[in-house]
Amino acid sequence: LYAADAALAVADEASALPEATGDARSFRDLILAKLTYAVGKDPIVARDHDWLRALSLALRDRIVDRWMATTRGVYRMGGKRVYYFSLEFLIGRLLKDGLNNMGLLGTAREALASVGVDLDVIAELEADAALGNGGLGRLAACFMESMATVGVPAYGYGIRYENGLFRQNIIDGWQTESPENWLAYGNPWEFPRREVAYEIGFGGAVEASEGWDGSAVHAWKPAETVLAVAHDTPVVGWRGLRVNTLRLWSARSPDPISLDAFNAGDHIGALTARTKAESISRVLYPADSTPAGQELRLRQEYFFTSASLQDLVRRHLKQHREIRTLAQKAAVQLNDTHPAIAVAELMRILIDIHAMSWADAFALTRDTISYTNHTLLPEALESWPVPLLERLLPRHMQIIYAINARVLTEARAAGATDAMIAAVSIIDEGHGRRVRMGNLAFVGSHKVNGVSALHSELMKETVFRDLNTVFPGRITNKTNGITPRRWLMTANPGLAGLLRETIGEGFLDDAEKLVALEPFARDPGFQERFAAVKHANKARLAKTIQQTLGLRVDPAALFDVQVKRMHEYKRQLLNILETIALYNAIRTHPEKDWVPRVKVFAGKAAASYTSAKYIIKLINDVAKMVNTDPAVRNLLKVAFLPNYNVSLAEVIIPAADLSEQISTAGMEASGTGNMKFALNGALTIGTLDGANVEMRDHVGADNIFIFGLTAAEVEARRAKGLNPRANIEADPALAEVLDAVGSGVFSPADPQRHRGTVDNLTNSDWFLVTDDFTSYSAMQRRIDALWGTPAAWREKAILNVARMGWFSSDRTIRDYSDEIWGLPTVKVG
Ligand code: CBF
Repeated sequence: LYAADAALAVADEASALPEATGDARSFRDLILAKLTYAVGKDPIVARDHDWLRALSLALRDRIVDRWMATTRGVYRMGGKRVYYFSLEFLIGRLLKDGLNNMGLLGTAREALASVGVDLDVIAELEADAALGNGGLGRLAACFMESMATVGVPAYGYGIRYENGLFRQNIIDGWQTESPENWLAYGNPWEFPRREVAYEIGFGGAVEASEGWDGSAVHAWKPAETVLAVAHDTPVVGWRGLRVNTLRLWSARSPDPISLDAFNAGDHIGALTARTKAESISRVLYPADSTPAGQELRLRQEYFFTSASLQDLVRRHLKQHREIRTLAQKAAVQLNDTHPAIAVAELMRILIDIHAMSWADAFALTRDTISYTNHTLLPEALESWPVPLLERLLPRHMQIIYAINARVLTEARAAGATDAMIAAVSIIDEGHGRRVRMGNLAFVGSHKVNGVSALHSELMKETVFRDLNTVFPGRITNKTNGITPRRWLMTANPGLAGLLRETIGEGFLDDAEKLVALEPFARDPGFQERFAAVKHANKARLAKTIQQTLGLRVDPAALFDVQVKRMHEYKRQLLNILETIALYNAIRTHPEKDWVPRVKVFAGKAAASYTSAKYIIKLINDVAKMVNTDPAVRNLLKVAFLPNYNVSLAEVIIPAADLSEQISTAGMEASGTGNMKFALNGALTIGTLDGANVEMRDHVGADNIFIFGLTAAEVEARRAKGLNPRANIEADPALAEVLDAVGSGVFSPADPQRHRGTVDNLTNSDWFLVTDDFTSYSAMQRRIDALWGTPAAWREKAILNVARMGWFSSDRTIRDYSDEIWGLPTVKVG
C-alpha cells in the first residue's frame, strides 16, 4: 500500500504518535485502504472529512459481514419478519453508535491515533440525519437498534428525505428555517439499490369488468407514475450479533427529462415532471396549510407505504410462494397514522392483483397489520378530504368505502347506537367529509397500542372509545423505551465507564441489571465519582453554550433543562414564566441564599406554528435581559440552543441535573426524553403525564418531583370551564410576571410583542399554565432546598440511574414481539 506507507511515514516523522497494536493495526490498514481506494485521497493530504469517510467505510465493511450473515440466517430459518413502517427515522449520527455496538470504539480510537487523527474530532463532523421530528421518529430509531439487539428480524421502511427536517436558526431571538443538507458530503452508510424500484401510481381511474366467475374485477389505471428506489442502511445491534435493514425510498421520475420539450426550447418545463416526482422525497413535513401541501403529504405517505408493501409481498412470494401465509411470515407495524393507507393498499394488492376474496383479504390484512397510536391531540390524528383521496387514490377510496360499510354493519350487529356508528365510521361526515386515518388503521389492525399505561387507558376513554366498545380487547399498551447503547454508552461514556467499574458488565446486556447500583447510592466515595462525571458533562455543555451563544455558564450551577419540540401542551411557557418569577424574586431579595441555576432550552417549532415561535422569542427576550443584568449576579442564566437534534441531545442530556417534563396532564402520550434524562442521572420535575407515571412507580415517589393537576383533574376543570383570571389573582408572583411580559418589560423595542401570549393565557389558557403555575413554582423551591444537600441529591440521582433499566427499548420490543407480532426474542450477551 503505497499511500498507506506514506501515511505511516508521516506518522513516524511525528514520532510522538503511538504505535497501534493487534486489532487496531489491522483496522488502521483497512481505514488506510478505504482512504486510498474508496475516497481516493493520499493520507498526506487527507482532510478530516476524508478520514471520517474512510473510517465509516471501514466500519461499514465489518458491519456488512454480519449483515449478510444475519440476512442469510433469517432467510434459512424461514421465520417471521417485522416491517416497521414509519414516516420518520430520527437516526442522528451513526458512527460512534456503530463502533460501540461492534466493540470497535477503542480499536478505532487507537488505529486513528497511530496516524495522528483524533476520533472525537472527526466524529463531530458526521452529519446528523434529521429524518424525523421528535419522539416518534427517535422511537423508530431506538426500535430498529433494539430489534437487531434482541434478534427480531426486521426491516424499517421510510423515506430518504434529501433535506429532512429543517435547520433551525435563531436570528434576533426568532426562529427561521433553512434546509438541512445532511447529504452534502454523501452518505457512507447507505447502499443505493437501483435494481429495487417499484412503480407508485397516482390519480387516473378504476375500470371495472366481470371476472371469469361473474365477480367484479377492478383495474386501477393511474394517470401518473413515480418510481420508488430503495436505499439500504444496515442497523447493527448490540455486540454486533445481528444486523437489520433500514430501507428508505427515494422518489424518481420514470422519465428524467422530456426531450421534446427540451428540444423545443422549454428547458425548465422539460424538467417539471421530474421535479414533481422528486419533491415527494425532498423534505419531511412540508407545510400542509395549503391544499398543495396536503396533497404532497398524502403522496409521501402513499409513496412509501405502497413501495414497502410491494417489496415485502415480493419477498414473501419469492421465499414462501403462497400469499395466504403472509400474516405468518410478516408483521407490519404502522408507526402512527402516517402509513395507515397501508390497510387499503394491502387490500388492493390482495384483491386486485392476487385475486383473493374480500373476506380472505380482509382477514389477512388484519392479521398482518397492527398500529401504534402516539397522540390523543385531535389535530394530530390525520384525516384527508374525501375529494382529495378520490382524485389521488381512486381505487383506495372505493376500498375504504367498502371496508367502512362492513365495519359499520359489524358495529350495528354488536349493538352500536347511531352516535357510536358516527364515531366508528372511517368517514367523518361532520367536517366536510374526511377520511379518518386513525379509524382506518384501527379497523385494519389486529392490535392497536398506546405508548404508556396512561395514554393507552385514555385512548380507550377518548379517541377510540367507541371503536374499543365494538372491538374490545384490540387496544393494548406498550410503554415506550430508549436504547441504552445510544443514550447511556455512547452519549455518556463517563457514566457508562463508572458503572462498569462499579457493578460490572452485566447491565450492558441487560439494562435492568442497573439495579445493582442501588447499594452504592449513599456511598460517599461513589457519590463523589458520580458527581465528577456529571461535572465533566456539564463542563462540556458549558463549552457548547459558550461557543454557540457566547454565554458563560458555571458548571457548578444547577443545570435545569427542557429540550423537546416546541408545543403549547409541553408548556415551555410555564417554565419561562417561572424563570421570570425567579428573576423577580432574586432582584427583590438579593440577600437570600439563591441556588445558581442555568436554564437550558432547545427545540424546534413547526414552521407555521406562530404561538410556539412567540414562545421561542420570549425565551430569548428573557435570556437577553437576565443574562446581562448585574443585579442577578450570575445566579440565573437562560440559554436557548438552536437547532435541537440528536447530536445536541447527546451533549445536553448527560449534563442535566433537572429534567423538565411538565406537559399538561393527559396530553403527552409518553415522552422518551424523560427516560433519557433519568437514565443519565437527572432528577425529573414533572406532571403525572405519559410515562412520567410509570417512571414514578419505578424510581420511587421520593426520587421524582411531581406537581400539578392530574389528567382527570385537567379534564374536570376543562369540563367545568377554565378560570385563568382567578388563578392569576390568587398568585401575586404570577400576576407580576404576566404584567411584566404583557407590558413589554422584556421587549422594550416592541412592547406589544408578547401581549397576545399573555391575553391568551388570561382569557383562555387551554393548556392550564395558570392552574399549575403555583404548584410548579413551589416545587422548584423544594428542588433548590434539596440541591443545598448534595449527598441527598446525589443519592436520588443514582437511584434514578439504578431503576431506569425497565425503560430500555429492548424491553419494549420484547413486549411487542410477545404480544403483537408473535415472534420469539433472544437474550443478549
Ligand atoms: O411515542 C413516541 C412519542 O411520540 C410523540 O412524539 C408523537 O409524535 N406523537 C409523542 O408526542 C410523545 O409523547 C411520544 O413519546
